Amino acid sequence: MFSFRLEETDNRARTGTITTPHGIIETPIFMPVGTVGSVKTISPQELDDMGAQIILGNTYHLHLRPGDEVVAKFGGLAKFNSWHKPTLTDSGGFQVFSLAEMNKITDEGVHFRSHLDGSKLFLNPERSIEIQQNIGADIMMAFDECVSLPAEKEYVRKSIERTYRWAVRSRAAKTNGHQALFGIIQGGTDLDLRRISAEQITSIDFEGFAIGGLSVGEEIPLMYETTSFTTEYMPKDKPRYLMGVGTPQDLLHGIKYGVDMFDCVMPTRNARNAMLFTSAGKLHIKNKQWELSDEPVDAECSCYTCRNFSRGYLRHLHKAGEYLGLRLNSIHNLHFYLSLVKRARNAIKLGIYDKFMNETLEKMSTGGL
Ligand code: PRF
Ligand code: ZN
Repeated sequence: MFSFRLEETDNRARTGTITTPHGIIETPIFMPVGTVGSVKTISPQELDDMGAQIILGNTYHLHLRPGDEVVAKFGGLAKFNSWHKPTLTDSGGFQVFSLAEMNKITDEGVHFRSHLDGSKLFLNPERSIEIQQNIGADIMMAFDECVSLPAEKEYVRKSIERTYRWAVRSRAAKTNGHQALFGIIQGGTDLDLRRISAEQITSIDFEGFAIGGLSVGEEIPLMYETTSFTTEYMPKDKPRYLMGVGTPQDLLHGIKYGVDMFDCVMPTRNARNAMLFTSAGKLHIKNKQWELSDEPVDAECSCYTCRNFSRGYLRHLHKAGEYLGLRLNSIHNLHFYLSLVKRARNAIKLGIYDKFMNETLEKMSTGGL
């Protein structure tokens, strides 16, 4: 039901194919974030058109609303939201730590209050897996503890030990053979702890492995160094997922170090804040500079937005507070991310990944936008 096939490699960069019950995923891939079961402002048809192959949902949000039992009654998330390609759910811990009012974290689990109505809730590995099985995504994530940085080494050491015990419990709680389960490596930016966590987590029989705990306040070079170090301790024959990362630059670096999967709210969230990613760098569509511009957002982009609309019109939609502006911006940014990983896959297949990456980074930093 679930398998990963490593295809081409180019130094440490790799292409592969993940097979799931809802279809295949070509890696490296970017996963648009659909927190509550919808990628904000974008329909499944539009996701399909822009080349999305897998989207992400969140255990925490779907458990709170509409409730994972409701999703289960509809036959799972794919039937509920009509996205019939693969889905991955995050385990909820990270969202609890970042969104909810935390009450207590112990080995048993996490006590917290709902960010919607303040009600008292509890999540632990067993509950997280039960909820994720109700949601029915193709890939589930182990319940982990993500420490925000900077943090004391002794705290990070305790958190990787807890994350290991929770990973064992997550694996043991899985009763469903159709869904894959990925383990999550933690350890902050301490390479010693990263190595230990990688050895612990990869000793468990997971279908794939993730790097968690990065892009949580550390400097970018340290994030790259930690990613590069950690992938060396991850099996070559299983998918590798860098959680919650990141910018186009971050994706290109992650791919260079052998990462296969990424997710981030950045393309969709920034789109709604009028910030567009282009091959020549960031473009702020609200700027007066674009008032009379009849240029597309990115002349190299083939998305619906760039094929049909000018910067001047998109600026007008933003100024007027029109919903269409949010949609057109989101379509462009997601298309940009998905075409970036597609071009990366092609470059790896041609054995020219480093050259592709350096040229792409150079253009994004000196494009004059
Ligand atoms: N753990 C989980 N989800 C996550 C993270 C993590 O560490 C991150 C960190 N960037 C994003 N999403 N479970
Ligand atoms: Zn575009």
